[in-house]
Amino acid sequence: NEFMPNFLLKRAFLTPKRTAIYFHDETLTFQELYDRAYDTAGKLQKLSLRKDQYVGVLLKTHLDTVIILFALQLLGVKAVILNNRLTPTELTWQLTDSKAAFLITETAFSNMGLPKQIIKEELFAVEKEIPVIQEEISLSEVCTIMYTSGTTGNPKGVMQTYGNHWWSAVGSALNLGINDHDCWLCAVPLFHISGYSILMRSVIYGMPIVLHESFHVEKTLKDLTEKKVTIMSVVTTTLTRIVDHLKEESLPNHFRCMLLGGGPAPLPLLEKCVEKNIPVFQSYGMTETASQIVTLSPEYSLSKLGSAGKPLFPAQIKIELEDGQAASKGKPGEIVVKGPNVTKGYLFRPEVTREKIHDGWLYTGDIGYLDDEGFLFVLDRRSDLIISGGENIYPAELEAVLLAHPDIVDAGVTGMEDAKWGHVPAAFIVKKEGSTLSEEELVQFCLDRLAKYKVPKGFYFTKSLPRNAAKKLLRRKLWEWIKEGSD
Ligand code: S0N
Ligand code: AMP
Ligand code: MG
Ligand code: MG
Ligand code: MG
Repeated sequence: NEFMPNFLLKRAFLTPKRTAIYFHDETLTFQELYDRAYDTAGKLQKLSLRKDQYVGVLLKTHLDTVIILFALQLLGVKAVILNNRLTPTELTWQLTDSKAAFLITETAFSNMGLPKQIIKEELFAVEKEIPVIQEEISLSEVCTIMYTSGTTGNPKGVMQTYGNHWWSAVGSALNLGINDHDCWLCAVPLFHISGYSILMRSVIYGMPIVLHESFHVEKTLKDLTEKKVTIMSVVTTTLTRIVDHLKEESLPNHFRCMLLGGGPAPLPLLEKCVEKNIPVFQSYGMTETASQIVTLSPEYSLSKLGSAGKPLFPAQIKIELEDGQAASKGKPGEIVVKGPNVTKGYLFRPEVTREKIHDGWLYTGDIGYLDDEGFLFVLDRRSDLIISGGENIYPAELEAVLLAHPDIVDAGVTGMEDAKWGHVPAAFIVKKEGSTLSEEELVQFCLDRLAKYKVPKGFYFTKSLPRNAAKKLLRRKLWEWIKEGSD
């Protein structure tokens, strides 16, 4: 049977008086959270939102956002959750691609010319009607859509079902355990699965969360103590800021887990955490797996330092060689994952879905190996992906933008190491004969079309780019090419 009660409805029924969320000076119990989501559902229904529609959500991280996201679950509306660092062009693309019936946004984003807007401030002023609540949900039904890019440069919507979220939360609990006093700090964006999955764990476990509008190291350390936070989700960049900030003091005793995900974890950082007694649980996961699918459990955090761990209880992984054979232990190949937390595919893209998922096995494009005991080590990332501060940057997407410039005949993008962000993009450009195009002009050209974090931090002009016989760009040769003066 694939039906379950609506998650928040059930939680408010089971433990109405428990704290659900702390946000600044406000505290809401699960009953209060339900009541506010219910009211908001009534207002959204008044504005013609209906079950099964796809509706864009472009909001900052805020208590209101949590309420709206749960209101959408109550109505059975599928939330297309948008990264609020994107430009109007990028946002419009995703709204069109998902056939969004509306866009729920706020004043701060309302002058970007986006279609079918419902402004949050106006929404809350609407007279409500009695909403039709989905008291029961189907585990195979889509709950959320989050976009991610790939080799082609065009982002695709990852369908995350209620079942994906459920099993992700259960898989996490079976590894980390659930303690009576658990409290999870969310200082990662709600538009990523890193943040949204914390909301789902909260209602499924009956656990309070502390919500921060953005990551702030002092505020984090203050709340770890004052709000008695026990678990926090971090990416390498934010964990680095925490570690660098801690001088002599240590984290409070009740704190038990930094769940580290979203990209590679440099060994020196992990070692510093060991030194400073910061409990880090490294993980491997992605939008397509509704958060972590492989996590290092606490008893191995030292002996397997650097490993992403073993697949969570409900999940399986294997390593495949290019010829489709299973790799032997210790041998690198493509990481392939399966489990009830894995997406059923990409929105309106059955052909891509068929290409990436075979018999429930998702081909991640990431490279890694399993050691003798079955621990995963991730070696390299898919599609020349660059991860900057936990945000993904796909070279193909940037190259397409650069190539659209009339003065550019060829362009290649690759990552460079960066102390602050881990990696940042660098662009290698072949200009048209006689063009006077400058780096400043190029930066502006990119800023108009790409989120700021995607804009290359370095531009290198060259006479040609390294390509193989089939004319395929060799991105990993770009640095050598420049250094050897191959132009
Ligand atoms: C690192 C963060 C916090 C940086 O944001 P900050 O400091 O608030 O910056 P702003 O004030 O917004 O902007 C200041 C300047 O910095 C630029 N900028 C901001 N972010 C970046 C960036 N990432 N890269 C490069 N530049 C950036 C701004 O443009 C601005 O520039 P100027 O001053 O020039 O205008 C922030 O980026 C952040 O929150 N990052 C984390 C995002 C994240 O959560 N990623 C994970 C995505 N992956 C997943 O969700 C799947 C894995 C997963 O589920 C998971 C991941 C982590 C932990 C747990 C899990 C799990 O499994 O549950
Ligand atoms: P996203 O869907 O934005 O979270 O991106 C997921 C991608 O981040 C994965 O496919 C990997 O390429 C990368 N990634 C996630 N976890 C790790 C890890 N532990 N080590 C290296 N790369 C990772
Ligand atoms: Mg992306
Ligand atoms: Mg900030
Ligand atoms: Mg990422």
